[in-house]
Amino acid sequence: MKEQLNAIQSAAATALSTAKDLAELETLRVKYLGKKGELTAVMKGMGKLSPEERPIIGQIANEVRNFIESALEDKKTALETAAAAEKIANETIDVTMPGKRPCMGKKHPLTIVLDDLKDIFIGMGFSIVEGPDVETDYYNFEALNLPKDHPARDTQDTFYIDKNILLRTQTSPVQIRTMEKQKPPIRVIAPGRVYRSDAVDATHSPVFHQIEGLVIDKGITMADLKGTLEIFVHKLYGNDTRLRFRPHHFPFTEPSAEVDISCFNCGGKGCRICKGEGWIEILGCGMVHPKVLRGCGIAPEEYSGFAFGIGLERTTMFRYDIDDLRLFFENDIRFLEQF
Ligand code: 2NL
Repeated sequence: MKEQLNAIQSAAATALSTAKDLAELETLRVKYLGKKGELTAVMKGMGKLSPEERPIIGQIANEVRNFIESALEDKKTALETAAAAEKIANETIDVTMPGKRPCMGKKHPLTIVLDDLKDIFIGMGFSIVEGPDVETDYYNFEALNLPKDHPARDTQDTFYIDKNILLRTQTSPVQIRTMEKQKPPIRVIAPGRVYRSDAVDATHSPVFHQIEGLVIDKGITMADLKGTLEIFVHKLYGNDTRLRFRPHHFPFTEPSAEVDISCFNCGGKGCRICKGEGWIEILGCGMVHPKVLRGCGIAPEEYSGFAFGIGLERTTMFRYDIDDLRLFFENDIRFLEQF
């Protein structure tokens, strides 16, 4: 039995000295000192010993147990110290390494111009309103006085999800919803993505952006529309820019107009940008049709208002002399870096 105990002690000593981690150490503890461990097994046989032998073997067994326990403790401390040292070594920072230049993000050109437009209208007391891209036929067409047979309703132009649900073709539905919810005075702009089933080319995309404006109050006239747009144009294109209101037709406004500005490139003499015209079309506008007001629960006998719609891509192309709208959506970093 004495030999057995000595064998356990030396086997444990060898195993412990080569243990690699704390998990292995725990396995060894169970193997030697556990309830079903080797030392316990030997000690269970002590009952068969003579009364003279028992205290001697008992003492040896205790010494072996103490030896293994302290060896375990020592090895545990050693492993923990080594692990901490390795962690510190791995965390060492070489402060003499050259720095990595961070890549700075930039605003997309459409965002730059949209932010400018928002600032201009916020400065005139407008609030910004938003609404869903997926709309119903009512909000996109019916409420805007677009009769059932109007060409703009043609499936060629509109993405229908089903007979009644579609992707908005302008941001006007946002303003219809605003008029339903809010009593005049109303002074809002509705920027957002709009969708039309157009083939892609240098000036067309099935997804583009619009900013529509709406003002409703008692006594609003065409003069308010002209004054508001004049301030807007002067802030965006400079104070020398002249405006020209050309009669037009929209189903949702009466009267309606398109607005041209004197060419910001040649000042009106005629050049490449204005195609020799001296004028550039920048937006559509008009006095909100009485039928549209009434449909939203606003009495046209009491209130009047104006609305306008600006294309963001077109405006941005003018600002930066960009000749192909596809560049906005390709997200080529060499293009985006330039703004
Ligand atoms: C354009 C110009 C326009 C409007 C949009 C509008 C909105 C409501 C009522 C009346 Cl809720 N009008 N928006 C008005 C005139 C022009 O957009 O070139 N559109 C294709």
